[in-house]
Amino acid sequence: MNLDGIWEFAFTRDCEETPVYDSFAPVPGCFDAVGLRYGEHGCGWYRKRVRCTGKLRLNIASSGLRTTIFADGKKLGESTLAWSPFPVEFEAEDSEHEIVIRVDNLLECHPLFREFYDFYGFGGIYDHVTLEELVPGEIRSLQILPLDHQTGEVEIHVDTNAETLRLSFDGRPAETIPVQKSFRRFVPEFQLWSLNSPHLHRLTVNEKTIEFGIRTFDWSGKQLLLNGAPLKLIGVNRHESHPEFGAATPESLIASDLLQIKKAGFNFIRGCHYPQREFMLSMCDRLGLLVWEEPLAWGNNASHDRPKDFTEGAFMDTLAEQLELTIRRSINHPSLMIHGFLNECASNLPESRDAVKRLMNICHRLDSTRPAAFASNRLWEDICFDLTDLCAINVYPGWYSDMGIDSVAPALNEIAEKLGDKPLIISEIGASAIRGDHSGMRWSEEYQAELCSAVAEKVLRDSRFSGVAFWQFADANTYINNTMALTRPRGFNNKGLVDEYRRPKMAWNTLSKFFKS
Ligand code: ADA
Repeated sequence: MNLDGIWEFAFTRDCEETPVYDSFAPVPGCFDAVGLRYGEHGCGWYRKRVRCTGKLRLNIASSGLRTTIFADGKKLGESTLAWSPFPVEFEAEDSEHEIVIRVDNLLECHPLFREFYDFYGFGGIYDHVTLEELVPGEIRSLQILPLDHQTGEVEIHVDTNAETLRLSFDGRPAETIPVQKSFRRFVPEFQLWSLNSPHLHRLTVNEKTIEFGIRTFDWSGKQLLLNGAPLKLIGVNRHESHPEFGAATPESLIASDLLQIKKAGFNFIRGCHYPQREFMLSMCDRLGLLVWEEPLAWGNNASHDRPKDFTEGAFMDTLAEQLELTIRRSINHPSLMIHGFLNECASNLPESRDAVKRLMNICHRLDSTRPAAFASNRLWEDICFDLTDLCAINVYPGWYSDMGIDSVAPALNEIAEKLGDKPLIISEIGASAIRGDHSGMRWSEEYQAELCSAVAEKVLRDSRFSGVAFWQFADANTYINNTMALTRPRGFNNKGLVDEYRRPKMAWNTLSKFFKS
């Protein structure tokens, strides 16, 4: 049962106050994105009466920042894994039941989200809410990992308490086997998944059907390989954000963003800086776009006045939990290529090594078919590069310095010289531009376009780089606070190649022409 639609709504400043349901709100939706409650901090209470019975699972596909679920006044569970799916199971007698979902955007008590993050932490239900009956013997999880793009061999992992498995590829007659946790098969008459021809197969086990693609990644040398052929990632960083919808971006908007990105000639999206929506990954599967996905984090421990997230509080445990959940949830998507984590953390501190090792271990334990890395902004002081599968560098030559566009190529050369032994990705680079500013100076469309051209010239023509992800696809909401008041005009990070309404700036057109030349 899909529970999207109109819910009764109440707003309180904190979680202790009693809600008064004097309004209505859409689900999905963010209460603080637009209109009456724009920019407010507090709790949004969503209430609905639902007729249901039996053993049930209520699932919120994505929400934030903290989500609490109640049924008939009883708390069923609370999640601080913002942006991740949040399922709760409960039993109900046959009658109408009151479901309440409380979401808050209160920053001070969140284990993963911090007020200094450079993107807006919207309060709301970002994605679908569903209610389903639990079926005895259901397939709790079904994972498929392609092992060989030449033979179509795959490894299948099943978690169920059913006794037998009925297994079928692409609707062919089913094979019945006793339950096994993991086993291998050759996919009959398989076709490869590639950027130009992203073919999808289906696997059905009992009542559950999943989609997958047959393709392999290799990162054992200095190059990235997709299906055995050298791969250069040409990408954008993308926030799931829009000024009118907040993080509850409609699927039509996600689809249009991804088509715009593909059509311009990009092949890669770094989904920053939190787990991606299921719809986004499924669209990338179909369009032939590769994805970097990471759990929620940003600049942790990076300056002396920030919390000691590596060693104190609940940050590391919550992050590890979200990383594990994210990998398990996304593992079947052929578009998913890189497991990321800890964007721009203090990877110069001795304690960062334990944090990075712990997260790399999770990635390798759950998935040996994809590389894992974090995006570092500490080229010279970083002490963790030896721990990751790829080197990923965020760097802003010609922007966060007094030097101009001439500094782009030398800065990139320096990076390539220092980091030569693994595939190297420039995971962020770019400049701000206010759409409509044609002064030719910093902040103008011309300056941004010229800087992005210099990056493309260098990275795409120099074989020492395995890829680049421009910062960023679209202008996105952030906070105007003490440290960023002057650099985030309008309350946006304005480094979008398109503005917040996806209207191209010059850099977008320049890059897309460059990719096609
Ligand atoms: C960092 C960070 C981004 C964004 C960017 C910028 O590299 O990872 O989220 O804040 O800087 O615009 O300065």
